[in-house]
Amino acid sequence: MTTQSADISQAPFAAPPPVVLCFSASDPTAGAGMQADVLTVASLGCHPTSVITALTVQDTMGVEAVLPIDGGWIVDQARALLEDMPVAVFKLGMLGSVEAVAGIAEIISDYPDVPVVFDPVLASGRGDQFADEEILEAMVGLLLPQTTLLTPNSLEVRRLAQELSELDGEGPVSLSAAARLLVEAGCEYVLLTGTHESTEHVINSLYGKHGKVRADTWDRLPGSYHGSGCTLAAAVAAYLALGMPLAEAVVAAQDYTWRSLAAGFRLGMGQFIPDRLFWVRSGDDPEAADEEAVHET
Ligand code: PXL
Repeated sequence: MTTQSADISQAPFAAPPPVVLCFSASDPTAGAGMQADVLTVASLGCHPTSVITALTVQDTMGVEAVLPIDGGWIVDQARALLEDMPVAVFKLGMLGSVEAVAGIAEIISDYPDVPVVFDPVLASGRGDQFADEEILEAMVGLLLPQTTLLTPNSLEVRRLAQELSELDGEGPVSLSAAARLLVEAGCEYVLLTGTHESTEHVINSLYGKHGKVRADTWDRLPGSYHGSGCTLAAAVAAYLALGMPLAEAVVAAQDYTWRSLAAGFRLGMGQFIPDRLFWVRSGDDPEAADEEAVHET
């Protein structure tokens, strides 16, 4: 009897999805953190690989505890993946320790052609602090110069710019001056989000080497959402991995995030959780722009 072995190299599989490597912390509610990254990246058709930087104990009302993962373990997790598969984009979220920042900085410096989307998570939306002065200093010195797109909210842009200005002795005067300072510090682009401002609409502004590139105005949604920043940064990372130019990726990611928030649900007693898979339930196309919700300014 003869046996035939299948030649899987000839199997009619579609091309594999691009890989996004996420460095972020576990949020058991799956509202923010790694779980938000994985849901977002997978929802947009990429493969989410995940290096956990810290564990948290939290519910939808707040964070009770954070356990940073040993820096060596973070590096080992990432090196094992990077030696095995091609990574299209790095996405950085909550990092948890100076050792984590230093180890990740060294890893990404070995892949200078891979874009880096960095969401500089310093605190939760509910005010729980995730980064002390030393972590901030390490982020500014080691990660900003390697960042393709930084996605701070207004609180984060102020703290990062303050850290920088303390280094060179000058204080920033406005949010846009702070964003420009971060570009000067080495970020190729800064997407400053306006969720925390008390404006009627949410205005997100993209800055590059030559100043403001674009601003997008969104209808402000009524709820308080857990993980909106993680969703936005992960969505930009996914769109970049799919080959979209940066400014287009930024717009598509805002649209996707707005739709996820609009479809969000309240499972616990605290914040709403975005529905990154809104299109599964509604039959919507995650890529179709919502003409009602966005206005470029
Ligand atoms: O939304 C920022 C964020 C990122 N990562 C983790 C978080 C939070 C907010 O709570 O818990 C793990």
